[in-house]
Amino acid sequence: MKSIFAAFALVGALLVSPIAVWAQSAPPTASFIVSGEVTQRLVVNLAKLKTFPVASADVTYFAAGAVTTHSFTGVLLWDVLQKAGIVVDPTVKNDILRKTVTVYGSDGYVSVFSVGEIDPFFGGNQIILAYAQDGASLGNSGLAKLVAPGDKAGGRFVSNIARITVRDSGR
Ligand SMILES: Nc1nc2c(c(=O)[nH]1)N[C@H]1C(S)=C(S)[C@@H](COP(=O)(O)O)O[C@H]1N2
Ligand SMILES: [Mo]
Repeated sequence: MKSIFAAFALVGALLVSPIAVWAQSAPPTASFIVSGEVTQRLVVNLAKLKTFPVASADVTYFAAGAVTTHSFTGVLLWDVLQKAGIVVDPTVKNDILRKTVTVYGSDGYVSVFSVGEIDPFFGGNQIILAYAQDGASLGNSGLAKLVAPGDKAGGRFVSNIARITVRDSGR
């Protein structure tokens, strides 16, 4: 019985460990894709990010149990979404409030936002796609890291952004 368990554990480890190693060593991103319910799919690299107005914020937050403060420079997530053009049905009351924005890290880390929380007409949360931290590019954190200035902890600050997808919540 013990040896059967050991055999299963070994096979499991052999299957899972390369995946775990691959996920942790996902190389830093140089661009990300904005797609889903948008009129124009975007491939965003540093040059493209810099075509948007600069947004910056000094943010203090908990990261892994310790308080940390950084000065971030980037662009508003809202501006990038406006460029992509969120598809709304004008016959549906406040259709924009049904939309979600899912931000994917290259390592499989994910955080979901609502368009309502960042739309300047509603929540107006100044969420930033930062390409610089304390005056330097992000290095191993990739091209861009999401920064939600009001957050208490850094969990939503997805780094190494690979993909941003707009979806409808359905009916
Ligand atoms: N891609 C990716 N982004 C991530 C994480 C992660 O595991 N992968 N961890 C999050 C967590 S839990 C925290 S606390 C912050 C840490 O951010 P810091 O590098 O600014 O300290 O990154 C967030 N962003
Ligand atoms: Mo964290």
